[in-house]
Amino acid sequence: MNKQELALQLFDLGVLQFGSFTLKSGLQSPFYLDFRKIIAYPHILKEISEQLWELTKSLPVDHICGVPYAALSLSSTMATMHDKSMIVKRKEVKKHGTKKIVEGVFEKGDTCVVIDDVISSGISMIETLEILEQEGLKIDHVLAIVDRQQGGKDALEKHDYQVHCVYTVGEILDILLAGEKITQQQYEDTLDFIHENHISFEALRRRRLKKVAFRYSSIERQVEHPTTKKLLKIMSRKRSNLCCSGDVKTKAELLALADKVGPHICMLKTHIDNIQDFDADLPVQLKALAQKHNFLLFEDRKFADIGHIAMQQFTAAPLSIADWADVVTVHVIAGSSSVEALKATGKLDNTALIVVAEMSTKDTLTSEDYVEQAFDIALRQRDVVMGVVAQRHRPKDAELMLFSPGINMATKGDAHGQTYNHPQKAFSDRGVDVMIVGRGIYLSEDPATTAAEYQKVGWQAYLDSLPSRQ
Ligand code: 5BU
Repeated sequence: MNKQELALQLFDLGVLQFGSFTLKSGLQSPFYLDFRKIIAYPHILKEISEQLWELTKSLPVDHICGVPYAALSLSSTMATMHDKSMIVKRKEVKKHGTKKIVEGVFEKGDTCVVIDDVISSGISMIETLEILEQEGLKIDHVLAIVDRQQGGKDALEKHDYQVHCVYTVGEILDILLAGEKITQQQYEDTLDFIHENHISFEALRRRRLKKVAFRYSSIERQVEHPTTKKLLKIMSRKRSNLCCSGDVKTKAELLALADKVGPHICMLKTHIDNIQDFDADLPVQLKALAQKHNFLLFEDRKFADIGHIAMQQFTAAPLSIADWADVVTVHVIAGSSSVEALKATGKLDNTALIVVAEMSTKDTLTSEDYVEQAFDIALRQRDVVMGVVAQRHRPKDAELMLFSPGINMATKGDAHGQTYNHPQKAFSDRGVDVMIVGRGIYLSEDPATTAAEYQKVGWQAYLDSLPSRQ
């Protein structure tokens, strides 16, 4: 079957449809392409896969990857017919078992060609490619059945990918007009639509970022604490959900780390009582760096004693936490009186609290019931509580921010009970707002570069976790 015959058959099977269709974006389109249908017609599936293979066969690639769902059948058909290895990028991350994002057998540095059914804006393809590349795959070529000629090919080429398509929409229109499948009017309307609706990749990205701002602003409407608002602004401006936990031992190490990771984080978390050579100059210098790089200072003090003592621990010299920390953690093991006592210091105008509702250790005693009650206390004290630390889904959507430690891209835990999740999982499964990464960053060879990687992966995972994808 040649390309012309194939296009005519695709029309007859309703894969290429002409009429009036409302797209996800709300736009009215005079045509619609539904390649998910082809799994019902094995001979067509084979034909299209062969056409795609013709574009692929001379490319030096180790694997074929189909973007779910439409292109999965194409990539598996190609892989089976031509004895090629196939890999799959999951649409959603698995909750149990391997928790992998990319399935298949591959080595870092392996080459891969990625296939989608249709390229329109290119944004979903670029996001898929970024994830595959983070897994170590090398991608130079991208394939699709149809280029909608609406800007996606240009966007991909700008990102240095070579794009190969079986058809452009223009070619399909020519074939269908010649085959008397569509009228001259439909032909012209469709061409007009394509020319008038060129999708700008940058505009789409901007639109999605606005959605992020919207989710945060819906939290913002319900919070009174100025520090929460400040954090939300920093996050959207820096496109960072990353809090680096600077669990180092000396003043010099902490300041050097803060300066390196500063551009990539929204918060720097400290255990200030672990700094061997702490002196009053350290908070001054930390504040200067926080201002330079625009991040908040988060002291993870985890007050847990009776209110009277917690008040002293919060304000007492030499640490004087209340004077410099933008955010401080508190357990509610002693009940909501802990939060009330901290409020009674009169020092919570500029410092917000985060309630530790659940710990990340494998044998934590923070039971279901405990966590729920801790969430409740946090909610009731919303004027001073910014959010909660927990390992489960965000409480009562958009009312409290969710902070999650126990994040590491390289390992699953440590020798002392800590358990880790991949950022992708934390964001997609639990609606986390801020991920907290310690050793994953400060023990890496190059903390600045690693922090940049966590920032990118975390922010992307956050975007992907938004309810309505483009
Ligand atoms: P790590 O190096 O990424 O494992 O560091 C985690 C940090 O988060 C560390 O400072 C802990 O004190 C903090 N943490 C945690 O790991 N688990 C929890 O449940 C809470 C805090 Br609350």
